Amino acid sequence: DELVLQMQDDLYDGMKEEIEEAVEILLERGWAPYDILTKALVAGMTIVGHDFRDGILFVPEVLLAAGAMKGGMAILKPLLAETGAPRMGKMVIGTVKGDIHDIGKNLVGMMMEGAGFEIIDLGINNPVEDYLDALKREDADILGMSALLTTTMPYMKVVIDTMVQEGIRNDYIVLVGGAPLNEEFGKAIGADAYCRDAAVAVETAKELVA
Ligand code: B1M
Repeated sequence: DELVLQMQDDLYDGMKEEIEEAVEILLERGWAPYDILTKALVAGMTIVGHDFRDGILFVPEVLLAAGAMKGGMAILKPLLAETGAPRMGKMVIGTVKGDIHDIGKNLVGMMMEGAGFEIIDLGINNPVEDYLDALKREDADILGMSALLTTTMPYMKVVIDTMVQEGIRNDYIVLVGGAPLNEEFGKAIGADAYCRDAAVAVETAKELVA
Protein backbone atom coordinates (compact mmCIF):
# COMPACT_ATOMS: atom_id res chain seq x y z
CA ASP A 1 0.00 0.00 0.00
CA GLU A 2 1.39 3.35 -1.09
CA LEU A 3 0.05 5.15 1.97
CA VAL A 4 2.05 2.86 4.23
CA LEU A 5 5.27 3.79 2.40
CA GLN A 6 4.27 7.44 2.60
CA MET A 7 3.77 7.00 6.35
CA GLN A 8 7.23 5.54 6.76
CA ASP A 9 8.59 8.64 4.98
CA ASP A 10 6.48 10.95 7.11
CA LEU A 11 7.57 9.23 10.29
CA TYR A 12 11.17 9.65 9.17
CA ASP A 13 10.50 13.35 8.69
CA GLY A 14 8.76 13.63 12.05
CA MET A 15 5.46 14.76 10.56
CA LYS A 16 3.08 14.07 13.39
CA GLU A 17 -0.12 15.47 11.88
CA GLU A 18 0.41 13.59 8.63
CA ILE A 19 0.95 10.39 10.58
CA GLU A 20 -2.22 10.93 12.61
CA GLU A 21 -4.24 11.61 9.47
CA ALA A 22 -2.85 8.55 7.72
CA VAL A 23 -3.66 6.33 10.70
CA GLU A 24 -7.26 7.56 10.53
CA ILE A 25 -7.39 6.88 6.79
CA LEU A 26 -6.09 3.33 7.16
CA LEU A 27 -8.62 2.69 9.92
CA GLU A 28 -11.38 3.94 7.62
CA ARG A 29 -10.10 1.58 4.96
CA GLY A 30 -10.60 -1.28 7.39
CA TRP A 31 -7.00 -1.89 8.43
CA ALA A 32 -6.54 -3.68 11.74
CA PRO A 33 -4.97 -1.40 14.38
CA TYR A 34 -2.20 -3.94 14.99
CA ASP A 35 -1.26 -3.98 11.30
CA ILE A 36 -1.09 -0.18 11.18
CA LEU A 37 1.13 -0.26 14.25
CA THR A 38 3.56 -2.85 12.94
CA LYS A 39 3.56 -2.27 9.18
CA ALA A 40 3.57 1.52 9.19
CA LEU A 41 4.78 2.85 12.55
CA VAL A 42 7.20 0.20 13.83
CA ALA A 43 8.55 -0.43 10.33
CA GLY A 44 9.09 3.31 9.88
CA MET A 45 10.90 3.59 13.20
CA THR A 46 13.19 0.73 12.17
CA ILE A 47 14.36 2.79 9.20
CA VAL A 48 14.90 5.77 11.50
CA GLY A 49 16.97 3.50 13.75
CA HIS A 50 19.26 2.44 10.92
CA ASP A 51 19.96 6.00 9.82
CA PHE A 52 20.44 7.10 13.44
CA ARG A 53 23.02 4.36 13.85
CA ASP A 54 24.74 5.36 10.63
CA GLY A 55 24.98 9.02 11.60
CA ILE A 56 22.53 10.20 8.96
CA LEU A 57 19.91 11.26 11.52
CA PHE A 58 20.62 12.93 14.86
CA VAL A 59 18.82 13.16 18.20
CA PRO A 60 16.58 16.15 17.32
CA GLU A 61 15.30 14.43 14.18
CA VAL A 62 14.80 11.14 15.98
CA LEU A 63 12.87 12.94 18.73
CA LEU A 64 10.54 14.35 16.09
CA ALA A 65 10.08 10.88 14.61
CA ALA A 66 9.35 9.56 18.10
CA GLY A 67 6.76 12.32 18.57
CA ALA A 68 5.06 11.38 15.31
CA MET A 69 5.09 7.71 16.31
CA LYS A 70 3.50 8.56 19.65
CA GLY A 71 0.81 10.60 17.87
CA GLY A 72 -0.11 7.56 15.80
CA MET A 73 0.05 5.24 18.80
CA ALA A 74 -2.30 7.47 20.79
CA ILE A 75 -5.02 6.95 18.17
CA LEU A 76 -4.48 3.21 18.11
CA LYS A 77 -4.26 2.75 21.86
CA PRO A 78 -7.98 2.67 22.70
CA LEU A 79 -8.62 0.40 19.73
CA LEU A 80 -5.97 -2.08 20.80
CA ALA A 81 -7.32 -2.00 24.34
CA GLU A 82 -10.91 -2.51 23.21
CA THR A 83 -11.06 -6.28 23.34
CA GLY A 84 -13.01 -6.50 26.59
CA ALA A 85 -10.76 -9.38 27.58
CA PRO A 86 -11.09 -10.74 31.13
CA ARG A 87 -8.65 -9.43 33.75
CA MET A 88 -5.45 -11.42 33.44
CA GLY A 89 -3.17 -9.93 36.10
CA LYS A 90 -1.25 -6.83 36.97
CA MET A 91 2.06 -5.74 35.48
CA VAL A 92 4.42 -3.04 36.64
CA ILE A 93 6.50 -1.86 33.68
CA GLY A 94 9.23 0.72 33.28
CA THR A 95 12.42 1.60 31.45
CA VAL A 96 15.55 1.09 33.56
CA LYS A 97 17.74 3.69 35.18
CA GLY A 98 19.83 5.75 32.76
CA ASP A 99 17.57 4.98 29.83
CA ILE A 100 14.91 7.31 28.42
CA HIS A 101 13.63 5.24 25.49
CA ASP A 102 9.94 4.61 26.05
CA ILE A 103 8.24 3.82 22.75
CA GLY A 104 8.75 0.06 22.97
CA LYS A 105 7.70 0.00 26.60
CA ASN A 106 4.57 2.00 25.81
CA LEU A 107 3.73 -0.39 23.03
CA VAL A 108 4.12 -3.41 25.31
CA GLY A 109 1.89 -1.69 27.87
CA MET A 110 -0.76 -0.99 25.24
CA MET A 111 -0.78 -4.54 23.94
CA MET A 112 -0.85 -6.02 27.41
CA GLU A 113 -3.80 -3.79 28.28
CA GLY A 114 -5.52 -4.96 25.13
CA ALA A 115 -5.03 -8.53 26.29
CA GLY A 116 -6.66 -7.80 29.65
CA PHE A 117 -3.70 -7.05 31.90
CA GLU A 118 -3.72 -4.08 34.25
CA ILE A 119 -0.66 -1.91 33.62
CA ILE A 120 1.18 0.27 36.10
CA ASP A 121 3.55 2.32 33.95
CA LEU A 122 6.51 3.77 35.86
CA GLY A 123 7.85 5.66 32.86
CA ILE A 124 11.57 5.99 32.18
CA ASN A 125 14.83 6.07 34.14
CA ASN A 126 13.73 3.84 37.03
CA PRO A 127 16.07 2.95 39.88
CA VAL A 128 15.60 -0.38 41.59
CA GLU A 129 13.59 1.14 44.48
CA ASP A 130 10.92 2.43 42.11
CA TYR A 131 10.32 -1.03 40.72
CA LEU A 132 10.26 -2.73 44.11
CA ASP A 133 8.03 -0.09 45.73
CA ALA A 134 5.52 -0.35 42.89
CA LEU A 135 5.48 -4.16 42.89
CA LYS A 136 4.67 -4.22 46.60
CA ARG A 137 2.30 -1.25 46.62
CA GLU A 138 0.34 -2.53 43.64
CA ASP A 139 0.44 -6.19 44.65
CA ALA A 140 1.49 -6.89 41.06
CA ASP A 141 1.98 -10.26 39.39
CA ILE A 142 4.51 -9.28 36.76
CA LEU A 143 7.52 -7.02 36.51
CA GLY A 144 8.37 -5.81 33.00
CA MET A 145 11.64 -3.99 32.35
CA SER A 146 12.72 -2.29 29.16
CA ALA A 147 16.23 -1.19 28.09
CA LEU A 148 17.36 0.05 24.69
CA LEU A 149 21.02 0.68 25.40
CA THR A 150 23.82 -1.83 25.85
CA THR A 151 24.98 0.41 28.70
CA THR A 152 21.68 0.26 30.60
CA MET A 153 20.61 -3.34 30.05
CA PRO A 154 22.94 -4.66 32.82
CA TYR A 155 20.83 -2.67 35.28
CA MET A 156 18.11 -5.27 34.87
CA LYS A 157 20.39 -7.67 36.70
CA VAL A 158 20.78 -5.17 39.54
CA VAL A 159 16.99 -5.15 39.95
CA ILE A 160 16.67 -8.94 39.84
CA ASP A 161 19.62 -9.42 42.22
CA THR A 162 18.01 -7.01 44.67
CA MET A 163 14.78 -8.98 44.48
CA VAL A 164 16.73 -12.14 45.28
CA GLN A 165 18.45 -10.45 48.23
CA GLU A 166 15.10 -9.32 49.58
CA GLY A 167 13.70 -12.81 49.17
CA ILE A 168 10.91 -11.67 46.84
CA ARG A 169 12.26 -12.78 43.46
CA ASN A 170 9.90 -15.74 43.19
CA ASP A 171 6.84 -13.70 44.13
CA TYR A 172 6.81 -12.15 40.65
CA ILE A 173 7.13 -13.07 37.01
CA VAL A 174 9.97 -11.04 35.54
CA LEU A 175 9.87 -10.23 31.82
CA VAL A 176 12.53 -8.21 30.03
CA GLY A 177 12.75 -6.68 26.58
CA GLY A 178 14.41 -4.12 24.37
CA ALA A 179 16.28 -4.11 21.08
CA PRO A 180 19.80 -4.97 22.38
CA LEU A 181 18.67 -7.93 24.53
CA ASN A 182 18.39 -11.57 23.59
CA GLU A 183 17.24 -14.88 25.00
CA GLU A 184 20.66 -15.68 26.41
CA PHE A 185 20.90 -12.37 28.26
CA GLY A 186 17.46 -12.89 29.76
CA LYS A 187 18.52 -16.28 31.11
CA ALA A 188 21.89 -15.01 32.35
CA ILE A 189 20.35 -12.27 34.51
CA GLY A 190 17.68 -14.56 35.94
CA ALA A 191 14.57 -13.21 34.22
CA ASP A 192 11.68 -15.57 33.57
CA ALA A 193 11.68 -14.63 29.91
CA TYR A 194 13.06 -12.31 27.27
CA CYS A 195 10.32 -10.92 25.02
CA ARG A 196 11.35 -10.06 21.47
CA ASP A 197 8.34 -7.82 20.87
CA ALA A 198 5.03 -6.73 22.33
CA ALA A 199 3.11 -9.69 20.92
CA VAL A 200 5.59 -12.12 22.47
CA ALA A 201 5.32 -10.25 25.77
CA VAL A 202 1.54 -10.78 25.76
CA GLU A 203 1.83 -14.48 24.89
CA THR A 204 4.55 -15.08 27.47
CA ALA A 205 2.68 -13.24 30.21
CA LYS A 206 -0.49 -15.22 29.50
CA GLU A 207 1.43 -18.48 29.65
CA LEU A 208 3.32 -17.72 32.85
CA VAL A 209 0.37 -16.20 34.73
CA ALA A 210 -1.88 -19.18 34.06
CO1 B1M B 1 18.21 6.04 20.92
N1 B1M B 1 19.44 4.56 20.57
N2 B1M B 1 19.61 6.98 21.90
N3 B1M B 1 16.93 7.48 21.00
N4 B1M B 1 17.16 5.10 19.66
C1 B1M B 1 18.90 3.38 19.91
C2 B1M B 1 18.40 2.39 20.93
C3 B1M B 1 20.17 2.86 19.09
C4 B1M B 1 20.14 1.36 18.82
C5 B1M B 1 20.27 3.66 17.79
C6 B1M B 1 21.42 3.23 16.92
O1 B1M B 1 22.54 3.62 17.16
N5 B1M B 1 21.13 2.41 15.95
C7 B1M B 1 21.35 3.31 20.01
C8 B1M B 1 21.81 2.29 21.08
C9 B1M B 1 23.13 1.67 20.77
C10 B1M B 1 23.53 0.69 21.80
O2 B1M B 1 23.30 0.81 22.96
N6 B1M B 1 24.20 -0.33 21.34
C11 B1M B 1 20.77 4.57 20.64
C12 B1M B 1 21.54 5.59 21.25
C13 B1M B 1 23.05 5.44 21.13
C14 B1M B 1 20.96 6.71 21.90
C15 B1M B 1 21.69 7.85 22.62
C16 B1M B 1 22.88 7.43 23.52
C17 B1M B 1 22.10 8.86 21.53
C18 B1M B 1 22.89 10.04 22.03
O3 B1M B 1 22.41 10.80 22.83
N7 B1M B 1 24.07 10.13 21.52
C19 B1M B 1 20.56 8.47 23.47
C20 B1M B 1 20.43 7.79 24.84
C21 B1M B 1 19.51 8.51 25.78
C22 B1M B 1 19.27 7.69 27.03
O4 B1M B 1 18.43 6.82 27.04
N8 B1M B 1 20.00 7.96 28.08
C23 B1M B 1 19.38 8.13 22.61
C24 B1M B 1 18.23 8.92 22.54
C25 B1M B 1 17.12 8.63 21.74
C26 B1M B 1 15.95 9.59 21.54
C27 B1M B 1 15.58 10.36 22.81
C28 B1M B 1 16.31 10.56 20.45
C29 B1M B 1 14.84 8.63 21.01
C30 B1M B 1 13.92 8.05 22.12
C31 B1M B 1 12.58 8.72 22.17
C32 B1M B 1 11.63 7.94 23.05
O5 B1M B 1 11.70 6.75 23.26
N9 B1M B 1 10.69 8.68 23.60
C33 B1M B 1 15.68 7.47 20.46
C34 B1M B 1 15.18 6.49 19.56
C35 B1M B 1 13.78 6.71 19.04
C36 B1M B 1 15.93 5.37 19.17
C37 B1M B 1 15.62 4.31 18.08
C38 B1M B 1 15.86 4.98 16.73
C39 B1M B 1 14.25 3.71 18.06
C40 B1M B 1 13.80 3.05 19.36
C41 B1M B 1 12.33 2.73 19.24
O6 B1M B 1 11.50 3.47 19.72
N10 B1M B 1 12.01 1.66 18.50
C42 B1M B 1 16.69 3.19 18.43
C43 B1M B 1 17.10 2.37 17.24
C44 B1M B 1 16.52 0.96 17.25
O7 B1M B 1 16.08 0.46 18.24
N11 B1M B 1 16.58 0.33 16.14
C45 B1M B 1 17.69 3.92 19.24
C46 B1M B 1 10.64 1.27 18.23
C47 B1M B 1 10.11 0.35 19.35
C48 B1M B 1 8.71 -0.09 19.02
O8 B1M B 1 10.96 -0.78 19.41
O9 B1M B 1 11.99 -0.07 21.59
O10 B1M B 1 12.84 -2.12 20.38
P1 B1M B 1 11.72 -1.25 20.75
O11 B1M B 1 10.64 -2.10 21.52
C49 B1M B 1 10.14 -3.35 21.04
C50 B1M B 1 10.95 -4.56 21.55
O12 B1M B 1 12.31 -4.25 21.81
C51 B1M B 1 10.19 -5.06 22.73
O13 B1M B 1 8.85 -4.80 22.35
C52 B1M B 1 8.78 -3.53 21.70
C53 B1M B 1 7.61 -3.52 20.77
O14 B1M B 1 7.64 -4.56 19.84
N12 B1M B 1 10.38 -4.46 24.07
C54 B1M B 1 9.94 -5.08 25.20
C55 B1M B 1 10.91 -3.28 24.44
N13 B1M B 1 10.82 -3.11 25.76
C56 B1M B 1 10.22 -4.20 26.26
C57 B1M B 1 9.89 -4.54 27.57
C58 B1M B 1 9.26 -5.75 27.81
C59 B1M B 1 8.99 -6.62 26.74
C60 B1M B 1 9.32 -6.30 25.42
O15 B1M B 1 8.95 -6.02 29.08
C61 B1M B 1 8.13 -7.05 29.35
